[in-house]
Amino acid sequence: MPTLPENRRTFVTGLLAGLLAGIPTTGLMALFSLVGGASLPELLASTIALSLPLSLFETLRASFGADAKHYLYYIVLIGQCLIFALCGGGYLLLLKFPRFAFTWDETDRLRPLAGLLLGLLLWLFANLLFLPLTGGGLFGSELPGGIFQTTGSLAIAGITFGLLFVFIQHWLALRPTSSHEREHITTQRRSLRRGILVNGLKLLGLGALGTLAWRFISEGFSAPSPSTSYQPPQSRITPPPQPAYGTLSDVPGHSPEITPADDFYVVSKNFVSDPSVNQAGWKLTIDGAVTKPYSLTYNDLLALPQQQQYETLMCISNPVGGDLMGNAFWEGVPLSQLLAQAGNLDEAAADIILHGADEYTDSIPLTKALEPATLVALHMNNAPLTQAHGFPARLMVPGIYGMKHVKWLQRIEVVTSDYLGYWQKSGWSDPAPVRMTTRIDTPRSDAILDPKQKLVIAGIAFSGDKGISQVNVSTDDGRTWQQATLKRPPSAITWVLWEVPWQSPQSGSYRIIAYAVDLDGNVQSPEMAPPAPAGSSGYHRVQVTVR
Ligand SMILES: Nc1nc2c(c(=O)[nH]1)N[C@H]1C(S)=C(S)[C@@H](COP(=O)(O)O)O[C@H]1N2
Ligand SMILES: [Mo]
Repeated sequence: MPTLPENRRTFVTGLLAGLLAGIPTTGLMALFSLVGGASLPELLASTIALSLPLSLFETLRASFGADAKHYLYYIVLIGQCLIFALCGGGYLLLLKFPRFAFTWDETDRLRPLAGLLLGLLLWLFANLLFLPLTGGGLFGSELPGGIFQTTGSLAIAGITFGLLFVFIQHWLALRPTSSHEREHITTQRRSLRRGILVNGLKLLGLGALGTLAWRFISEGFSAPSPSTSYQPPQSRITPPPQPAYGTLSDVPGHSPEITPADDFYVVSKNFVSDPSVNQAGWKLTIDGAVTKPYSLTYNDLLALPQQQQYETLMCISNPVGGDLMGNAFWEGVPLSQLLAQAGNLDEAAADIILHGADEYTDSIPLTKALEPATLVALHMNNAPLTQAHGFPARLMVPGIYGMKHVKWLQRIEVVTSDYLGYWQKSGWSDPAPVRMTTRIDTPRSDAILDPKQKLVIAGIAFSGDKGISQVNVSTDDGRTWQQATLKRPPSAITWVLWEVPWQSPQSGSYRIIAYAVDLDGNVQSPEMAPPAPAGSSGYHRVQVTVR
């Protein structure tokens, strides 16, 4: 039987070999996920993201912004390396039992067989336990890649890890000949091991701290913060104000009315790679509770009459003043027309489920699906959709949040009961109507302004499909308000650009606040709400210094 300190040495050797073999293996798996193989870290990260309570999700998002999901992914990658290390330690201890003597050669080195066995164990663990628990199904049967790709890529990862483990164990266990030499090498190796471990951990820690600090410095101070101090006199104006359209002065820093596709915000649930859909093999299927289910190719869809519209998209995760918003010119086929060609809808048809090629789903009520501005869009800003924005086709459904604008659309399914989609399953709003919001684009938070220059306050206001009739701006914490000039929007479902001049303020510190009124006279709610679960609300506030 091995003695205790010997056990510890064996365990540490295994730990180190597991870690050193685990790092390249984890890298390999991350590569696999780019080409459609299974990526356990990505699966685990999305399982974690989905099971986080919404409040925690929001806190993370507020401190790390849209990159939160990438950080989570990196943490899971590091975690996976540590788990590889633990496996290595445990495995090497296990092999010390006499019955596993056959896995060692005469010079105390593992035989390659031991590596293959380790790979097999991990492969079984992944297929029989990990995948089913993270929703991938036994042997990955429920993953987009399917059983073959999943088990295949995991087998390659398992073999790589096992053989690297054996190889590194050899390197760590080089046998010294004389006892003096052994002493010497052991001490040397021990301090070497400790050095590698300690320095590795230090590096990891420093890296994490540095990233945090950098985030804080670059974004923490300018994080948008809604105001609490102001209550508007009324929540609804009757009759609704007539919009005062005028010409704007094109001030630097003001959002362009149309967002170029490359600058358009991108949000997806996918940690590593979004689907890249091959247009030639792609079909759009319309089925479910209809009498004539059918499919269309890309060219079939292009051949149908195209409807054109400007529409602004906003993510439900957008904080007040945030930039998960963009406005573009979309072209596509009205969903109502596609549904009309599917024969008769079941009398009880209630929801339409949109399925994306990334296994993402969401639903809209039938009434919303039949609205004339609900499109299956193929073009954005006069070009085919880019991959990031959902090539070849995505849903556009005005009035509700970006979440419901399903990208990489594959299937449109009519169902007779209410359906909860990907985000709804973890608590996000299902109807998800856009909440009215006003953003101050310029000046930026913490700007230092020169009153001798011409000062202009400018931004955007958006209210889904409700339009904007008025924007009011205050520079004295809500005591007085100035009505902004609005630019006539390109459609009733886009944001509206606005600006007000700021006449020679005294030097001092100012807080700028803005809110909007929609075309029905509803006044934007001052009530602060975080994005979860139904979209953020409150007034955007920007603190500046004039001197
Ligand atoms: N298939 C699919 N569609 C999706 C998503 C996704 O993860 N997968 N994310 C949704 C979310 S949350 C938003 S805000 C919008 C973002 O669209 P954009 O990236 O074109 O701005 O896409 C929506 N459509
Ligand atoms: Mo979103």
